[in-house]
Amino acid sequence: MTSITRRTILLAASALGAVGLTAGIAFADLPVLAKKDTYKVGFAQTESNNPWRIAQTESMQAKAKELGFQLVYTDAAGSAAKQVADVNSMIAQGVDLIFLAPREEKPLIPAVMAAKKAGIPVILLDRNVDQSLAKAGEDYITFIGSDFIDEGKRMAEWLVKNKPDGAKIIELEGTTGSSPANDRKKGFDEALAGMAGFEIVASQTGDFARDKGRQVAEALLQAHPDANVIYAHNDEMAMGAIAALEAAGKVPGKDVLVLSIDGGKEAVQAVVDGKIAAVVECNPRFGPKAFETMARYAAGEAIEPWVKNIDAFYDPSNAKDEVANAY
Ligand code: GZL
Repeated sequence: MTSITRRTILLAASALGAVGLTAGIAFADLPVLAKKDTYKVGFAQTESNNPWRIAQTESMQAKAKELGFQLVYTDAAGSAAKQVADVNSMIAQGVDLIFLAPREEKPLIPAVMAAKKAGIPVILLDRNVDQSLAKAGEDYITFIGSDFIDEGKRMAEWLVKNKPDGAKIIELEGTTGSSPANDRKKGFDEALAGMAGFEIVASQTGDFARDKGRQVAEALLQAHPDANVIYAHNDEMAMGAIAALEAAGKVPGKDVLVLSIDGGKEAVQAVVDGKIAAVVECNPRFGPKAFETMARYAAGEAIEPWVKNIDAFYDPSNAKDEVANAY
């Protein structure tokens, strides 16, 4: 009994399509990936302006090298438009598959659709696209990444538990339009909605960047001198906020609690030092799971629409023991 795999169905569907018959099979639209010994793979990165991005890229490059695959790497330098152009360039080069970390949810839709039209499968890493415009299993294979809503929710729950009398919160948002910024805000804000004594007094983007985070924190601390918590959507902005607090003569960890997401070594060490109160991890080491998912797809497995990363949590109870493992 030959096993009817997804791949068999797809190849049959494309053959039927070739003779003008419609197979009408659910995932017939998704480009296939032939099972080969080696591949030419694209990885379209958003930028390289922070340790998280650099760690993610290094993880992808290391795994591709270990497998002996050719990796076509591009860096969009913070521009969604350039990232679209980068993907189109990969399509023109005829890569077998594209790993894409869409900088923002909507502008990268044309790139996803262009790859699909060219018959090149796409796996989204770390950030997602707008689900009303493109879907896993139809337009791209899957999204591999964290549950950003849960990251925000876990941070809010930690805050309510550790500051039961309430807090006045400054929120430093990530890149406008990116899924981590949208969902870390949604998870945190919704978990605090209706919680007596908890008020988000200001919320503004620092674009996941350290210096922008510092500048925005400085301005918001001046406008809201009674704020006693800063919730940053990533470590870079949290470190910027610490610099802003110290420049204002405030003691991070005493006058104002700083909360962060990512869990890089610097931030986890800041927890040990008492400058950051708690960090939800968002592990950037995507290489192993990215290429494992690609191999599963090539073998004909039906891939789940979301390959979820599990995030650790760091606070004074475990930071000292965990800091060596942080990226
Ligand atoms: C999250 C990732 C975010 C990080 C930031 O998956 O997209 O982008 O949290 C990074 O540090 O810039």
